[in-house]
Amino acid sequence: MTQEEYLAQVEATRAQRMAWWREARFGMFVHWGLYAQLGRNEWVMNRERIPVAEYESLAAAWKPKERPAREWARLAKDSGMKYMVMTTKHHDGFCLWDTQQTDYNAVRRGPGRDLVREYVEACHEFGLRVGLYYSLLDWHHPDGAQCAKDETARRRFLDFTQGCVRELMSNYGKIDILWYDGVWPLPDASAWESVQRNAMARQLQPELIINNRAFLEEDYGTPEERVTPAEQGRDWEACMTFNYAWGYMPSAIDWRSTREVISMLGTCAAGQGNLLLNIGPKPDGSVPEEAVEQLAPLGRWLADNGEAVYGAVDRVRGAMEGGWTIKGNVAYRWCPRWPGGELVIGGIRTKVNRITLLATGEPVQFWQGDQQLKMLNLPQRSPDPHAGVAVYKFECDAPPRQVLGSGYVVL
Ligand code: FHN
Repeated sequence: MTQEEYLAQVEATRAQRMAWWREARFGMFVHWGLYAQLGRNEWVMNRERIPVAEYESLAAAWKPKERPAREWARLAKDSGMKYMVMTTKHHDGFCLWDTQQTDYNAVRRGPGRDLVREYVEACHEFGLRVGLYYSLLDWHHPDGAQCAKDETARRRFLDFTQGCVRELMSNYGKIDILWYDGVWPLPDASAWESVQRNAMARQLQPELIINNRAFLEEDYGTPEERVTPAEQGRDWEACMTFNYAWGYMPSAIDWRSTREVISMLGTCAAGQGNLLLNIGPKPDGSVPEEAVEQLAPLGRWLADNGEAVYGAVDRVRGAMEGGWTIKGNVAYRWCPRWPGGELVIGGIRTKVNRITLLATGEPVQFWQGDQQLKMLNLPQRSPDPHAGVAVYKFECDAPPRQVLGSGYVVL
């Protein structure tokens, strides 16, 4: 199959495959592996130039607790997340599943069990879609760097890579997402044989969604540590750390707040994208307490306001950017800053028939003129008890439009 034939085939099925993903909005990223034992994030082997033999000793020492993935999946579910993506092999080369490609894996070493299988079972138990992260980059494999200099090494490494992906796509039931990462050291899709590998993955998993990190655009873009909507029509997912570290790192003490995560979700929903928020579990698999602390109120907030976040949304453009999400003739006004008894909104050019507090359905008294809409008799404090971010539902005559601009003054 040529690259063109492959891409045409993928394009033809994209809308159907992506339907659930476009409505899911919110997922949990999980970075967990040998590196958690050192607590200096997932790049520690590289950044501290730890010799392979020394780093390998972590494999025998790693003894995670029983089924920690159930804790993650329950937290994800309770936090309003609809899917998960877990690292099956990060750059350090340690495989968390029962692979035949190398004995450097969780079954043959310390854990003595298939951690990917436990993760997939936990996702199914809690009704979450299953994403598997796979790093092409591999610091442990003897050909992981040599593959860029030597054709025989490249062949061996690509056979290893193909074997790993084949196992992940074959042995764990339905897989929803293949999340590639670490596309070094080979220079392009051809050198990585990405078309062949992805075509094989899709043959094994016909509904599979694949990200853009194997030198093929595939199904969606992956802005990292920035919530930046893609151009119209391109699906995208912002992958974000919770505490500015992917792997477990207790010294990374700056945690994003519940309100920051809500703000990121608002940008994603307004821009027709998704948020993949990361946790880096401790060596035993426990979730850092700080993450649980921020996710608990978020789950309650989403239970109240999910209508403004999940499902098919329209792209918010122009003056309405930054504070609204839209679905057809309905606009949702997000209020992270509370105005007090009255809220005046300028430039709404669409007739508004009804305004309610989304969380309770309580109607709001309002007046609408040509240039102003005034929401009246509001409570003095934000009515949202979870994070102080109230959302109001505006039911309009037509798709909502707001015209502002620095030139307008009241004469
Ligand atoms: O190098 C990795 C990093 O460790 C982490 O896995 C992120 C997650 O998107 N991806 C790479 C950096 O872009």
